[in-house]
Amino acid sequence: MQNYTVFVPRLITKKEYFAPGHRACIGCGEALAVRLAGKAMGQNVIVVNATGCIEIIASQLPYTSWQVPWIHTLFENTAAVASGVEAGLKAMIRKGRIADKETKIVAIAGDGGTADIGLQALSGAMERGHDFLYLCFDNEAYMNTGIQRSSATPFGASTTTSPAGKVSIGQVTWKKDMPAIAAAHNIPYVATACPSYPFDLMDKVKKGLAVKGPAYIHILSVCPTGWRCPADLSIRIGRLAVKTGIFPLYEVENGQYKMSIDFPKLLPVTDYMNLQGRFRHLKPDAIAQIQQTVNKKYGELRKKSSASLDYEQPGSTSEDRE
Ligand SMILES: Cc1ncc(C[n+]2csc(CCOP(=O)(O)OP(=O)(O)O)c2C)c(N)n1
Ligand code: SF4
Ligand SMILES: [Mg+2]
Repeated sequence: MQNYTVFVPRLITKKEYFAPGHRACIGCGEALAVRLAGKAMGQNVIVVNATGCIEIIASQLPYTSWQVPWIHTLFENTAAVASGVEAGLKAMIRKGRIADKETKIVAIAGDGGTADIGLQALSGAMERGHDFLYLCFDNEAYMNTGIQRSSATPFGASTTTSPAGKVSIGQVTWKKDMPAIAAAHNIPYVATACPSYPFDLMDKVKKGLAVKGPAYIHILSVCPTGWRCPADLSIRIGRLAVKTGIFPLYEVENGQYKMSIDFPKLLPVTDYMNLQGRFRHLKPDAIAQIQQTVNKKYGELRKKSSASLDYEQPGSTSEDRE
């Protein structure tokens, strides 16, 4: 990842495509992530938006924050609607009804809309090879309906439908690995991102838009309301998710894994978890279990990444390597 030490406002457009005035909670990581993604996407896009926090906070008739063409979809069919928009545009261009302005299709949904109820439509769209970018804004629960657990909620987190108490430690299942599921579809581009690393996020959105075919970016979005953390710690908590290895930043380009940022030594998971009320009840044995799992998964990712780096480079032949 590049080290930016220059004057930041010169590097980012001042234009807002996701305008202020919406109703997100203070410190909402998801709203910040959408704003940054909007800056990277620019004007020439059609956004297909599932129900979820972003749709609820930013598109209440007669108001909208969206400064680009935008369509609301159901919870379950975001990727199917995006496929239809993409196919429709292609057909109209082919028939000469409209000029080809290389408009990009961007589907956006939360973790519930992606990992749970919209997964079938997403899998179909990726498998059919539609030319679109899918952004999953992962705040690790069904937030806008009252903090219910999703399959992306991490082990041990307390939510209203996985409450911690005398007989339960909260969520008893491990977070579904959505980027791995997307990568298993052999699509050209998969990445993880977090608004605490804004330039990395925007670079990845630009890359995802530029590839031909499906692209998937999984964006960790700190939610002070659901994670029971102070609103002014959103950026710090996002950074700690990365620095503890809980949410590594990486890309999978045409099957090749690459870490966007790597740490020879990870911070302990408690640096991240202790700042959030949803993990407050956890005892040392559960924390040790989480630490072990994070270490294992991070090690596996690193291995995949270095294996990809060792992979045959374009231009080299098998004879060169012998
Ligand atoms: C089929 C269906 N079931 C349930 C709902 C109610 N509902 C709307 S948004 C939502 C939760 C969204 O969670 P997520 O996708 O993670 O987005 P977030 O609100 O967390 O940003 C639910 C349960 C619905 N609209 N449609
Ligand atoms: S509930 Fe969480 S994700 Fe939703 S608007 Fe509030 S802070 Fe953002
Ligand atoms: Mg969610």
